[in-house]
Amino acid sequence: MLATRIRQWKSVALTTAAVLVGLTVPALTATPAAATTTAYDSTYYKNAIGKTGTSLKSSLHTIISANVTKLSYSALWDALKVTDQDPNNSSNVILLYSGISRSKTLNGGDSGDWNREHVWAISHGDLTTSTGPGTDLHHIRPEDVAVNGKRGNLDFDEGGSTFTNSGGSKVDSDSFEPRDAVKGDVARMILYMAVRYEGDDGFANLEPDDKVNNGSNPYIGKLSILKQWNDEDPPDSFEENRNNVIYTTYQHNRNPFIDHPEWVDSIW
Ligand SMILES: [Ca+2]
Ligand SMILES: [Ca+2]
Repeated sequence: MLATRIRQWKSVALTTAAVLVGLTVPALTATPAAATTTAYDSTYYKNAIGKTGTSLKSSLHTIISANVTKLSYSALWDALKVTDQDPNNSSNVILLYSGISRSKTLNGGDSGDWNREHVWAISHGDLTTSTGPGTDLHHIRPEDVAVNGKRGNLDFDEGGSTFTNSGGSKVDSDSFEPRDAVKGDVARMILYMAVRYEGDDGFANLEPDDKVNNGSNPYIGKLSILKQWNDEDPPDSFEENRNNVIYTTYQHNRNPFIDHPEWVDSIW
């Protein structure tokens, strides 16, 4: 948390300084991502510490794939009611793209319900809803049924228009842009999936690329934008709590990029 606060102070200081001297603040003011915790470095991440690039990716793949408890698709409903609980209202969950707090009991498929959004779109690599990548809690979030439909299987990029219940998220013909508060969350979920699934478990080798219109290929873009979002929106307490709950209660693996966002730039 201290590192996050220091980054925020630095960002404010830089912005203030730029305003004082009459400069236009450039679009990219985010400081590079830094570790949010080192609590697991001598235990969970022991074999990854000190590595970089493909060696780091390979080590993290082994770590986050070991001794995982896999959830069924139906078990996700109850899990999401815990991982995505509104910190200010224990009867509700927070919808990822909308930012709306909605009753846990409104899970379902009707208008006004929330359902299970696959941030790594299920058609990109044919994840299916069989137990596996299509039921991995790390990238599945509550979302309004209609907003989930708006996102569909689009790749991520900047640009587009807001829509009903978008919460500031935008869509255009070939991409989806999450609201600012969850841009980094989305980036870290996508990149977790790329490290977790390497094609050695009967499912596709998922990877980011720098394109949109990836269709059914096992890729999601745009990598350059996801890297930018990782810097602009560092992990907050909601995202960190979610990672901890998945680790301790459900899957028993962690998203390394929530603990060490700087590993994104080391690998990609
Ligand atoms: Ca965030
Ligand atoms: Ca992969």
